[in-house]
Formats: sequence, structure tokens, C-alpha cells
Amino acid sequence: FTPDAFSETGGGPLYVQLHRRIAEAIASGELKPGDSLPPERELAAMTGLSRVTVRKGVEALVASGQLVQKRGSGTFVAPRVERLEQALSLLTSFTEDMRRRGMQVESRWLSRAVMPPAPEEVMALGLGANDQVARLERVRSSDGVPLAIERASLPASILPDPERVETSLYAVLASRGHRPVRAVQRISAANLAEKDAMLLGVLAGVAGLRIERVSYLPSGQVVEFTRSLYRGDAYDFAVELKLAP
Ligand code: 16G
Repeated sequence: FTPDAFSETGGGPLYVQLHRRIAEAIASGELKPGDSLPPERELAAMTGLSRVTVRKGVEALVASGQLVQKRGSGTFVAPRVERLEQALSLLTSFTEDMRRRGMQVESRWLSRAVMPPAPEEVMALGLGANDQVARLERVRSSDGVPLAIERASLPASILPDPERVETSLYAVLASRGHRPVRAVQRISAANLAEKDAMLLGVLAGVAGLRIERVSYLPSGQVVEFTRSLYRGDAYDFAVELKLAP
């Protein structure tokens, strides 16, 4: 990023030249996913460009998803997202799915507590008047890439200690004989609101998938009511269809 890389007389507007230079550095691997970019002031000094020009160039790369800005910590090269194909006909957990792919699982907890249920939780879980709900909210990531926000609600009678769930909810349920064996899942389209988009490291307004899962124990009792937001740029959901009778 030396000053002589940018020319007033050819190559288009200076911010476009900077955009191109950074995009090339990402494409060639000179800048790798997760690398941080020097602060605006430093970048301006390195390139001899004005701070306004640097800001415009960086903003354009953020808009196209090649850079991500994290409030308070700077600008980074965005993780490369490879689309994942997810079978819809199997009742698996996020951890199981990722391990099967040989990928690392990380969860960032947003909350994990027992509390009085909201009306939709009472209905979905079939709770009684004084029943409490265990609520687990987390951002699920794989190999450092945030993929989904999951908000799971369970009867507190089944999970009185949500803080015990470290990695896999289903593993904790299985160890207690409460592994769900059947689930109904609904998928709909959603544009990600600013707050959710930030948690997922994408631009506000991009396409997401809202997934609602209600899971059952062999007895027919509802064990889980989970509302998730999955990144639309990261998932392909696939299901095998059979000829209708
Ligand atoms: C999946 C399920 C979610 C379940 C979670 C458990 C969808 C849309 N969601 O992500 O309902 O709570 O797995 O994962 O498929 P865990 O065992 O890794 O915590």
C-alpha cells in the first residue's frame, strides 16, 4: 500500500483504486480472512490518500462483504463462507452436523437462564400455569464463521440448569434420557435486522432463513421450541422427495 500505487491521472477515482488494491490483496491471499486492516489514519498515511478517500474505499468493501467492521475493535478481512448443504430429513444437532463435516463448533452465549415463559412458549411447549422455561440464546459458529443465531426454549422441568450446557444442548439432553426423537420444522424467509446482522457478521437487510423447530420426546412431550436465524448466504437446505401416492 505505497503512495505510488495510486495515480491521480489514471485508474479511476482514488477510492476505487484503493478498493481494487485491497480486493486484489484479499483475492491473492496477501490479506487473509481475519487479518485486521490498519486504522483509517494509518492507511491514509501509508497510501498518501486522504482519510475521506480511505473511508470511502473501505466502506465499499464492507458493503460488498469483503471486509467486516467490528465496533470498537477495527476492520477485518471477512471470513470466507462456503455454502453448507444441510439435509432436512434428519433430526440432528448443530454440533453433530459440524463434527460430521470435520468442522469446529463454537457458541457465543447471549443468555442462558430459567425464567417465566412468554405466551408463545407456553403454547409451543404445552406448559402449565406455574411452569418455568429454560431459555438458551447463542450465536452458533463453525471454524470461526458465525452461521446462525439460535433461541431455544425448553420446559425447566426438563432442563432446570441451562448453565450446564456448554457446547451441545442435545448431548446434555441425551445424557439425561431426553434426546428428542421427532421434530417439526418450519422455514421462512427473513431479512436480517441490524442487531442480528451484526451478530452474524453480515450487512443489515441481507437475506436470512428463519427456522422454527419443535422437538418431541418418545412420550410425545415437547422438549424444545427453538427459533433460529440462519445466514442465507451460508446454507442450502436439501430434502429428498418421494412420488406422491
Ligand atoms: C440445531 C437445531 C436446534 C437445536 C440445536 C442443538 C435447527 C434449525 N436447529 O441447530 O433446534 O437446539 O441443533 O444443537 O436445526 P447442539 O446440540 O449443538 O446444542
